Amino acid sequence: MDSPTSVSRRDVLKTVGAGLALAGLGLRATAATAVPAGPDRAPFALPKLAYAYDALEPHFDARTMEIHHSKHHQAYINNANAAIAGQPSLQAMSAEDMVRNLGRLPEAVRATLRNNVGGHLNHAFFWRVIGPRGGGAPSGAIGTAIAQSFGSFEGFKTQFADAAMKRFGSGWAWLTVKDGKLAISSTANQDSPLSDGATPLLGLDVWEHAYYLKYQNRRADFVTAFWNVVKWDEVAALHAAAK
Ligand code: MN3
Repeated sequence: MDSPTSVSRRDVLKTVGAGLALAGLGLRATAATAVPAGPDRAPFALPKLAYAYDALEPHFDARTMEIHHSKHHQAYINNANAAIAGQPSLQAMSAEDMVRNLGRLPEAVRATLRNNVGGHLNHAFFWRVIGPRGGGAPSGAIGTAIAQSFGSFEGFKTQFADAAMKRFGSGWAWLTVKDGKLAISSTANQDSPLSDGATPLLGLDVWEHAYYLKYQNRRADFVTAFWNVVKWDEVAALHAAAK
């Protein structure tokens, strides 16, 4: 005969099972939306993360993720929206159009938009290509393309880390595709590969605000930790879409 305790334990197990099933559905929903979103139009808004701030522990700590997303990324958005306020012709441009055509922006706001729309796009991109249960090695077409372009996956990681380490001051390291070819590069400040006609596939924020709370001056340790949170399925989807 069941005691109340065993009944409630069974109910708890059922609830846990349902939760896991829902979590599974959530994961599939995320993977299904891996195709690039449409153009990002004004007023720009902070994209919701697909995971919790502590989901990337211990590699990226929760406090850094929270400040990085809710304060730093939000500040770029606020500055970008303020710069285009009351200017319908600028508001009609997507964020991508702006950084692809910096020379067409009015000089009075060009630097502000380069920094802040660039900052918004770069961060929105970054949140997409990192996540929980990341890491490992890329497979399929992207895995083959990386091995062909950089000798091996290990060779790619070494060259990408080198770009991240050699970026003096603040900026980003990138894996991009341009004219059908994969390339590793870095940009200063919040400059986007889009301004250079390249499509980003993977990016790493090497501003100190991205790692200082946990890693202090140890950028190399942060770059090493990054490989544990890369979502190669997202990179693969971006690669497929760039063709
Ligand atoms: Mn940042």
